Amino acid sequence: LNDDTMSDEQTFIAIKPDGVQRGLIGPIISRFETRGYKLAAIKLISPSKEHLEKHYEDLSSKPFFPGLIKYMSSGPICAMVWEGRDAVKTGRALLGATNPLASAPGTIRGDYAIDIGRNICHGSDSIENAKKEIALWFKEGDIVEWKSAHHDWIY
Ligand code: RTP
Repeated sequence: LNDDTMSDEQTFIAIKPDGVQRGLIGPIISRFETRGYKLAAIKLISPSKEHLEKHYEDLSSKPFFPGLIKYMSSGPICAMVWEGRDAVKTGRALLGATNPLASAPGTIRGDYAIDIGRNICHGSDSIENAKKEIALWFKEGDIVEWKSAHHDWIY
């Protein structure tokens, strides 16, 4: 009870253009909120191709890279920082597997998606990448430090 250990871990979560177009911003935010995570930053953004190429630079040699950049450029993206214990790993668990067909029902992709090229959301895969991605998508002043009224009931 009231164990704050690592309750400040942050992850970068993005709702991709298909998720925004399909009206899934609310349901996706709800999954994180009701699990007990705290929103630390949020914005709707239409990033440049250069920004997206930087975000996915590790995948630049993949055959699906041009299609991925085109998909990610096809509409606004909802970029967020979520905070809480084990936020990176549990964030990925909430999203489900990269390929929605391999995602368990109950996960976001397992409930809302079918196609790997239209998998509606992104989540950082390590604490190190979370830091990089948060720095790429947000300015320091965009990240809000606050204590949720629910905090002492969650930890
Ligand atoms: P993300 O970064 O978007 O959270 O996805 P991830 O780590 O689960 O998967 P990653 O391997 O990093 O792939 C990034 C995104 O590229 C698209 N993709 N398409 N057509 C394909 O075979 C393929 N493979 C990956 C997906 O949108 C994936 O989320």
